[in-house]
Amino acid sequence: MSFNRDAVRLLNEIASMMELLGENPFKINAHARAARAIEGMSQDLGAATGDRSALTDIEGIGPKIADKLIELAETGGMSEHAALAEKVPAGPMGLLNIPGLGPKTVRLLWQERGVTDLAGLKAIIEDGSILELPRMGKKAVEKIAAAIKFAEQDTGRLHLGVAMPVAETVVEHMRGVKGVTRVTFAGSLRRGKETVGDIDILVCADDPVAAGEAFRTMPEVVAVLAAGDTKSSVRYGLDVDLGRWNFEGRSGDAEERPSVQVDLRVVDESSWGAALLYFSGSKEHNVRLRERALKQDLTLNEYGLFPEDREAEGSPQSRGVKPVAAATEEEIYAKLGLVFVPPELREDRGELALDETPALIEVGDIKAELHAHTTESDGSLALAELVAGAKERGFHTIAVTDHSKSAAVAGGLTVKRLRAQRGAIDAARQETKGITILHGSEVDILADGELDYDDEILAWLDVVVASPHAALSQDPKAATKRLLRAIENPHVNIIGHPTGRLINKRPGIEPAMDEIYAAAKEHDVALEINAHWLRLDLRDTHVRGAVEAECLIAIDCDVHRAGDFDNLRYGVLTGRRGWLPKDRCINTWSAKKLQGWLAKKHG
Ligand code: DGT
Ligand code: CA
Ligand code: CA
Ligand code: ZN
Repeated sequence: MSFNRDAVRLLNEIASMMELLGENPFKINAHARAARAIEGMSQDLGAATGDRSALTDIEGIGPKIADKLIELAETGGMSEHAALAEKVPAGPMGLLNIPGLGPKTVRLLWQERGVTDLAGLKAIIEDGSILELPRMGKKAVEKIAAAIKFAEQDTGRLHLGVAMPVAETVVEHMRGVKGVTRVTFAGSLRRGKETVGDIDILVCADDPVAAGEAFRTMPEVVAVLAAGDTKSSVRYGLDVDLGRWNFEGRSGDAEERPSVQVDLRVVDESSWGAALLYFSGSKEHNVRLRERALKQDLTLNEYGLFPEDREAEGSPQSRGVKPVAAATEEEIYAKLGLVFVPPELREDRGELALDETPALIEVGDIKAELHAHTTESDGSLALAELVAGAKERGFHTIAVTDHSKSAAVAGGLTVKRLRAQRGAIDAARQETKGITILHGSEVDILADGELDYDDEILAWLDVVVASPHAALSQDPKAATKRLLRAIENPHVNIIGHPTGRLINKRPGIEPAMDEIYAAAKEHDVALEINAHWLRLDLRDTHVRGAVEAECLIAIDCDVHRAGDFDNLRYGVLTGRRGWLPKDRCINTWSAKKLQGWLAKKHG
């Protein structure tokens, strides 16, 4: 599918460069539309380029775009892209990544003010001259300044959902290497953190040198950083467009391929548990464990838990001291007088005080998806495909929740279209057995907390997910009022992605979460963990707060494409990091309990 990915990127970049050059809006739109069409496709378009009419048959792809796709298949590039790139420097393209800066503004900044990079932009914000540009009020400039500040904090950490498939591929690869007896990933990834700095892989191998060699010669490795007998480090090339700040070059350039560091450690079978514990972290959790060990006259390191001998020189393992525990994490925790701590909890947030290993939610517990879009709004799945996807996962309930009318860019439904959708849903109900299809809506929470449909419509629906989409830079006070008002609506079941943040992209609103938890509990509203790895909203610490405040939680995939169902595990990991037990998550309930709970506010 790398053909589709390249096509989407090149077409989007053509559209952006044309916009910066002030070209014909129709031409610009044709490219952007084609990119969107290809983005939603599940088949490999590269295979279709032999047949021009098959390409033009696709909605959104005209003859001119078809030719460009054929050119891409034949030459690996698009000449128009190259020609435009001659005229548009990389700097202004990079500026487009700043939320709040549209192509019209970037064009002005570039053409009128000669601003081509972040430093230039910051300079004219500082001296106030940016205000002289058309459509640039104080508010707009404040927004841009805040976006710059947020983006500058981007430390280059990789999204969980990008890192996880890489780690799994590496683990799979290492499992196939001769003499390798154990493989797993550790570090922040094993803890399910929303972003990871690097990926840590642990193996046991009969031949450590060969294992290291097999690791460093994986086809995706773009650079080897370290090559020791038991430790290797590489940079691993990624097949994703991170949409990162990219002032130096275009993502289309091969040498700009993004990559992530992957560390490999080869450890001894006998100290597997100690190594796994050490390299899973967090560092803070490890520090607490070592303190605890010392109090019991024990020493904990990556080789094992050893009796402490203050007189002796050198490490216990080098002196041949027999460990008290080393082979499994379980026995190490047990010898320290602790219960087993699930990796997601190892953040020094009170987990050592547990007197029982908590039963946390698991992916297999989820039985319903309550936030999903179809082609009626901005989803790429037809209703029947969505329902089939949910059935395939063994769910008893799927809620169709397309966008509401104010979400115009996302194809939000007018009341008329929403009413008409009920007909299609009723028909699907006739055709499908074994799953309940609920007719809901993802209703915009407008800036002041008003909902985007009136109460009569909300009551008529089966389920209401109310979410903030616009006005995400409002101040915390206004944001709190906004969410509280939505929670108090008698027909709202779930608050979708409550803060609207996008990881590494925008901070979202910052309401007083304690007030939100309390109100959600009082009004029997569930707060969503949006499972998309770009969102993970609620975030882990919010989940913890919500669980402590006795709120209900929903974990939903916010399905827009077929693959989105697979994001569920990231939502569940985030739930686990928030100490979420199964029964507090409404998606784990039986059909009867869940549907009964929803119906209390509808019909
Ligand atoms: P990351 O990669 O920044 O997302 O976070 P981690 O937690 O994966 O950190 P990383 O990759 O630097 O190291 C993996 C684990 O190894 C870490 O969670 C704990 C352990 N570790 C690394 N350095 C130290 C250290 O200096 N002291 C202790 N106690 N543990 C360490
Ligand atoms: Ca790491
Ligand atoms: Ca590491
Ligand atoms: Zn949404």
